[in-house]
Amino acid sequence: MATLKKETLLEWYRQMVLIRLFETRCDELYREKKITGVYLHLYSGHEAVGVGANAALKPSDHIITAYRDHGIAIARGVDTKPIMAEMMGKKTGTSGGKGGSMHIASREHNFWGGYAIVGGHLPLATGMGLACRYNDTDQVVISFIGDAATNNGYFHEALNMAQIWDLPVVWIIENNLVGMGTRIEDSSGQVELHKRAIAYGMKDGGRVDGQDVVEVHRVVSEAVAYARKTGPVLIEAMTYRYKGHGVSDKTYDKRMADELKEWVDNKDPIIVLRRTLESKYKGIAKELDAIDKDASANVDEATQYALDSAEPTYEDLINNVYV
Ligand SMILES: Cc1ncc(C[n+]2csc(CCOP(=O)(O)OP(=O)(O)O)c2C)c(N)n1
Repeated sequence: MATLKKETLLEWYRQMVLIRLFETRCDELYREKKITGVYLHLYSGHEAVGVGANAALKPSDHIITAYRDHGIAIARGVDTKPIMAEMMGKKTGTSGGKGGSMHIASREHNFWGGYAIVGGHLPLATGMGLACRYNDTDQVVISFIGDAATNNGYFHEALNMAQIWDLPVVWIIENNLVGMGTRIEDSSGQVELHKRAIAYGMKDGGRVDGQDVVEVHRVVSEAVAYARKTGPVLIEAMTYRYKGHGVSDKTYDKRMADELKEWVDNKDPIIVLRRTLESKYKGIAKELDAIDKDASANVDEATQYALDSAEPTYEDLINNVYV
């Protein structure tokens, strides 16, 4: 913490606020039927994991994740305008409107998406790691993993192979305690998920407080340095999902009301960083408020841009599609 510059902390604060406001708007737009598609999975509550982890990477490194992907794309620096356009299925979207919420990707940012099949991206992360080692590129891959995806066969295959070949992959489990509505203790014999590293002979990067962006950055930075030189690392970031599994899940908030309140009131990643900044730098509140205002304007502009953008044409829709 002592070595981190004020500008760095403010940038992390900016990214987390932008993600929160962007997704809150997406939630509203989905209900207004401006964003359509079967699902919309919000990252609200997880922001410090995506922001802290991305900050440990160079732009030339790679990120891949599952369907809770918008927040991580924003942390990676993808502009909110094409992300919002993608959410609305517009031609100006990151994938020309053909991917939607679960498939945000940007080659320019080495942000590879956005996968809907639980655990389906994990072998891809191993493949990306293999390409980095094979071509001797010095790049690292971060692969985010939902806690429930650790019980999927892909997890075993992908982590085992990454270890055998000493691939430069940092596996980050975002443990938000539930997979859809199933509690982790009902789905996993070993609930300390980072310990699964032991089964593969992999470096156990331990458990980190996923609500503290500074801690996430510290732990992931160490893992990235290790992965670049030596081989894979498995980290477990403890976090919490503020909304239902997806927008159509209306049961979650009622069932978990007390637990949710505890996380929102006492462990919110934006409030945690704001408090740290306010105690470290007197009079910083005005700067933070200005960041909040800018983020709100950014989301307004992205929304308008997406609403004003054209729909894809028939030719756009049939282009770049495997048949
Ligand atoms: C192979 C497969 N099985 C089941 C599903 C249905 N499904 C979608 S999300 C999900 C839960 C995944 O939870 P987790 O990996 O913990 O991620 P989180 O939603 O908590 O971010 C399930 C079972 C799917 N998409 N793919």
